[in-house]
Amino acid sequence: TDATMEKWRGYGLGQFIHWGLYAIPGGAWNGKQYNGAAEWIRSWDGIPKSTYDSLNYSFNPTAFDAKAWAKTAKQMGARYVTFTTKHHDGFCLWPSKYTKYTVKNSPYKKDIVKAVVDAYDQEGIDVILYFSVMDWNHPDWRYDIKTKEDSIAFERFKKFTRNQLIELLTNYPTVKGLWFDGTWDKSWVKQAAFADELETEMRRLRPGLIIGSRFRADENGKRHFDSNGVLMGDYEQGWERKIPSKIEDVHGNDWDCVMTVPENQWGYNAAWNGHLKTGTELIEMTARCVSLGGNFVLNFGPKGDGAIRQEEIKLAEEIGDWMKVNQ
Ligand code: JFZ
Repeated sequence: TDATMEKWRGYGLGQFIHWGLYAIPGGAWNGKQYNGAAEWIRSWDGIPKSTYDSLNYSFNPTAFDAKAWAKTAKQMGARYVTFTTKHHDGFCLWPSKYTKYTVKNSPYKKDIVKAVVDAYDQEGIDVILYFSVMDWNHPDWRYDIKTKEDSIAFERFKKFTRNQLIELLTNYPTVKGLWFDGTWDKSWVKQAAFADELETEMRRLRPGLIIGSRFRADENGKRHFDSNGVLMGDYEQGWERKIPSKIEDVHGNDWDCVMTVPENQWGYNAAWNGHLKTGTELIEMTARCVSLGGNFVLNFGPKGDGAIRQEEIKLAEEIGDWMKVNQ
């Protein structure tokens, strides 16, 4: 882990990409625009599972160009990207063998994760894979385990999660690490022994793999420390849309700060509401994070057709102009 973490510490600026089926409605459903995070639209509008899941059949991003994404990241001065392989909706952007709910069974068919990994590798930008454990599509996902049947289902779910993680690490051997999400529910938090085993297995398979602390989030999804106060994982994933104000706040741990341009939108929302951060503000945030020993990771939410929105491209250029003279 030491050599890869040494490199991780030098990244400074990263790019986050939230992309999936939710980019198709883009924050609107039945003519109503939602201010809540667009990637959560299924729960905002109470969309029936089957209706949401059928978005799979309209996934055909004709403007998707991983090389163009990687060029935007390069131009911005990002040294790594964190990419959503599977968000809470459960749709897999790689052809996973363990579920039918993948890009392979969409009109697009091709492996998006592979295209992204290859394109960023070519630009010399390291790749970290975002993975949501919580999976709204999978029949065995449970928010809470109450009955015997729940336990049996969740045992199957653990096997499924393990299989998918091993699959990702095997299929894409150049990725440097994992950024976990959707681990704050009781059902997962109670599986600490399983998480220990799985972590050991992933590290055996991929020595030097970087694992974020949210793999072991507690029920609030916020404290990622064991009972002795030691961080679980290689870096702290708790700085979400907030930046520490002084070095004492990070307790000597490695950390990243993930940030959105609007208030709280990760997936593409056609209507960006409220204050939109300016290039100057984002540059200041980058400088502040780096000076406090962290990495600043700016989120991009490409549109349903795969193109990055113009506003984000412009911000990437502004930040890049500053990075060029300041790195
Ligand atoms: C999660 C997701 O639900 C969201 O859609 C997005 O992917 C974001 C990056 O991560 O949201 C969270 C998770 C944890 C905290 C806050 C929002 N937290 O620890 O404060």
